[in-house]
Amino acid sequence: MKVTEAIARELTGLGADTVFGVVGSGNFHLTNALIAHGARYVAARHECGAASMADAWARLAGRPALLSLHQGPGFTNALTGITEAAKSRTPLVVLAADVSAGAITSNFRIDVAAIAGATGAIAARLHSPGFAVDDAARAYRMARDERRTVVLALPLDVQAGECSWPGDPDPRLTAPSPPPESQAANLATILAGAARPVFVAGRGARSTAARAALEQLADECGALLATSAAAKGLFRGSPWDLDVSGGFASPLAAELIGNADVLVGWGCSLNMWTTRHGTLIGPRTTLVQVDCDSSANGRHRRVHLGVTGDVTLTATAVAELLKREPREPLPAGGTDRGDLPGTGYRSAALRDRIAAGIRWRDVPYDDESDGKRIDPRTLTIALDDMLPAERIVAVDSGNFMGYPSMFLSVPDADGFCFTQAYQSIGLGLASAIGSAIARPDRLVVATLGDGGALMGISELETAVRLELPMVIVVYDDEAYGAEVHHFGPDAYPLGTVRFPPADLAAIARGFGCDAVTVRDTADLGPVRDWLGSRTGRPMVIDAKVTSDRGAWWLEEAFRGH
Ligand SMILES: Cc1ncc(C[n+]2csc(CCOP(=O)(O)OP(=O)(O)O)c2C)c(N)n1
Repeated sequence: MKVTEAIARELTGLGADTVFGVVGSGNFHLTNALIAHGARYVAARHECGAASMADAWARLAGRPALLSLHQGPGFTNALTGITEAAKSRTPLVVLAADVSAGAITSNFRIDVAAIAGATGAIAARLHSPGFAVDDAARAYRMARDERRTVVLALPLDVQAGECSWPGDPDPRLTAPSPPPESQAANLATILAGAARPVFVAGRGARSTAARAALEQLADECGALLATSAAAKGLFRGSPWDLDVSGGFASPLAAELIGNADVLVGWGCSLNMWTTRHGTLIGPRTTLVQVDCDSSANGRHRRVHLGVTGDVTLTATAVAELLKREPREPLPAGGTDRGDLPGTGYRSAALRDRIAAGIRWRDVPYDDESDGKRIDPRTLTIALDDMLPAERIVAVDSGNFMGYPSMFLSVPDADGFCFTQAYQSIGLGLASAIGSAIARPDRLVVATLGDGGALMGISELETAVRLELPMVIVVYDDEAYGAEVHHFGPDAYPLGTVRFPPADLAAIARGFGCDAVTVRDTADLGPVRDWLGSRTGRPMVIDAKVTSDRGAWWLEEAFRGH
């Protein structure tokens, strides 16, 4: 059997069913073999777009996507998207064609393993025709079971070789690890003594099983529930949901998180974004981190207790232990626990406060729209009212990105696709496309700055070709706004980061999209009509937004540079 045929059979046998890519001579046969074995192939227009589509798809599907690339420039074009995936621990197998070992003078020759390793991905390789099937299976299992991005180099001479078929693969998953008993017991003791516990769930807790286990444990100890931006939506519907912790936290969420006496990060790195550079963590707060990867615990912040274990298994084990723990008596003089004594942070009064004021859109603001340009907050609140609740919000990077993240609600953790681990602009549109392919039942809302939109615009053709039901919102300030607001206050010249107006609606229509230019909420009529008719064409909203001031959270971002 040809090696390409055997690898395709092995990968699809292990469960791979969706491949994104751009095809050249080096990945032509393997891509066709994957299709022949039942995989869906999605052709992107730029390898970086293909990588971001695969990244988003895998985040929502919860299992590895495949990314098929031509050797040399096909691989290097994809690097920004691959780096985002690697930093996000996205399960992704990059099928990177490579020159034959002896092709010393080939134009396409680069050091694939060195480049892959430098991005944070795992470098793997087909070593010979005899080992190729095992090499491919190992790459897939590592991506799936350890949630890693693996770059599998596929030398052309090995691809063209012959091998024997070793028999169908075993697609079973490696079982997740429970926490050591002593660590679970320590966490139970800490929670039993907590007066105001808060849980912050991150990317490693993005599953319905983890949500259920965390809610059960939170009920047991009276914890409030928050997430990192990467897991936004996880606790939607809970009366104790504070939404996102960090720069996007609403004033009430920041106050409640800041007053926690015990804060537990679940599958969450507790990085500078989630903690506002640590300012959301009180000086006497006991900090705990639970992660299946022991090296993640304490990496960003010093923690009092690190628990190494799967989030769901740990929360379940700790809840069981907590049921048996002796509880601390309530402090004399009472607390703000109101009419629910013994329930940690929770009270009827607090539940009402959360219901009335946890959302950003409930916080009053001065609308700066002037008829020529629309205030991005006003625009986003209008869209929040207009768009169906069953949605996925995908966010590019830039000054604008707080508006969709803070003012658009999402139905659950699958409703938010946040590709910010590498802080690249230009990935948002492609990640929205990958999301739409993973979840055709939902309306995808791509939210972009004009800079990011123009950087990734080649994938508009992909969205049109695939007839994806997407709304693409461009917060158009005719500038690299983040840089304008970074350097503007110090009176630096800004000619390098400002641009003349561009008619993005006309450009989008040229690609085959429906489109509208919005300067006022009254201009949103065509969006309402589009939602009613669903033409099969993506709807692009070129929103000419006010930009006198930077988004307030951006200041936080600059502190991290
Ligand atoms: C690939 C890449 N190039 C450059 C940057 C630096 N950068 C950060 S934000 C930004 C401006 C983004 O402009 P736009 O997409 O219009 O969004 P805005 O900031 O105006 O809201 C730039 C250039 C980056 N993060 N990534």
